[in-house]
Amino acid sequence: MEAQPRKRSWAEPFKIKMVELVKMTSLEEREAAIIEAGFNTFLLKSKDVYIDLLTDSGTSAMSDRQWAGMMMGDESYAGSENFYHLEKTIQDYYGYKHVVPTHQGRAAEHIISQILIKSGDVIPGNMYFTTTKLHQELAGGQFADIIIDEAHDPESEHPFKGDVDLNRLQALIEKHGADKIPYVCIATAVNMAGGQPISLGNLRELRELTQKHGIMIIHDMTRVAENAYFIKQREKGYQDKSTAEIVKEICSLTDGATMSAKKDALVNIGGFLAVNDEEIFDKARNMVVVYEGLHTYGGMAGRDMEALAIGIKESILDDHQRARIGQVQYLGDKLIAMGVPVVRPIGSHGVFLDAKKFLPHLSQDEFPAQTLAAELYLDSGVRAMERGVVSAGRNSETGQHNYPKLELVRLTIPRRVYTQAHMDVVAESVEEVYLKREKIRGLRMVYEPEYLRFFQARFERIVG
Ligand code: PM9
Repeated sequence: MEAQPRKRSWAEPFKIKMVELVKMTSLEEREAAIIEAGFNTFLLKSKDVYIDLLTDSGTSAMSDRQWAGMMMGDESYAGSENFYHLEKTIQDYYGYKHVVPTHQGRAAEHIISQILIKSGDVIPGNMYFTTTKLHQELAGGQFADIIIDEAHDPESEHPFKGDVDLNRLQALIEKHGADKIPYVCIATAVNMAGGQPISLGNLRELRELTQKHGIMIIHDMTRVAENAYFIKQREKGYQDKSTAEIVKEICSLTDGATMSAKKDALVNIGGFLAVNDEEIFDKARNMVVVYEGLHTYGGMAGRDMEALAIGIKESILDDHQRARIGQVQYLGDKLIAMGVPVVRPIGSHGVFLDAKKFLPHLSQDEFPAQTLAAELYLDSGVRAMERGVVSAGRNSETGQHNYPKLELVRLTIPRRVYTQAHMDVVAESVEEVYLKREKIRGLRMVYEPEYLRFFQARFERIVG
């Protein structure tokens, strides 16, 4: 019998130089805090949180080199050195020709939506993202989901649940006509599906189909390097390619990108729009001065652009991704071993609890994922994020809730911040809540803002 290779661990490729102290809270303190926050983890004060898994957005730890870069900030109003370093880094590592810096991802989404979308247009995408879809709608467009069906099934083990169903796109083109589809929006490491990757094989086929109809592909590259690492692990023919090479290949199959640099790219703030087309670039460069700032800073300080240029170079290193994806997988494997229902396979930036299966006695009108996130906080001070019916918002025509198939709680892991022991504490807390799940009651929404309601909505416990 052939010997199996011995399992080797994924330990972090860094050592810790500075720490931030966090407070442990009592159950009474947490009960008071969650009531004050209207059972919305976005409204908790961070001082009341022990392990913060709300998001991986802007929460990663920067390296000593990035901090050193901050000291090299050139804060000139125009023509900052750091902008040119950032621009060259984006050109070298991602391959896009033109760069417009923005303060974060949604600002880039705003600009590209306003430039490319006309009223009545349809924008197909591999699952919606909250801010992306809203900007498409505000520009007069309508989002159409073309992700494969497996992405909506938490139990499907499909290795590339971010793939596009090309037949679905073909049907949309036939129904609306290619001139009503300004671009297809493709996310790498699809957030709302559980951080699931798209394969290069699928992206190549998509490229062929869209090119045939003169439709562009705009890439939401927020977590492109994490997607690339999954391709390296799972897609035939890519095992010997580096994450960096795969990132560049992904970008080469698209016409432009919006980036929230607060995730993959390891900075606390920042983003950009990158495009290859000269005319679109010209419009974007003009628009950025209206909404963000001059085109050589676009809402970022010089020091932030420097930290971002360095962060991009660190994000595409194989060793970084091995530990990053390894840590998320570690938490996922623990929860699976405990029998907790989670989205499979474990994704890029967090473990997603399946709240429909966790709390089957609650209907979606009782907000199971919102409830579960609040219960988890109550148990241990671990803060997670709802990604279910609250995040999905309302149908703009009927005014009814959108009821997504996936009703999830995201345990999002910031990069380079928490240890394996933190992951153990999180898993034990989830297990504790799982053991008492039958006693958990749902929530009622008592305040609902008009846009992106998940950020600010308030809830009360259903009693009686
Ligand atoms: N994502 C997240 O926690 C930030 C808060 S929720 C809106 O996952 C993608 C795929 C994202 C994303 C933000 C944005 C917007 C665009 N695309 O937050 O504006 O995950 O930088 O980016 C969050 P900004």
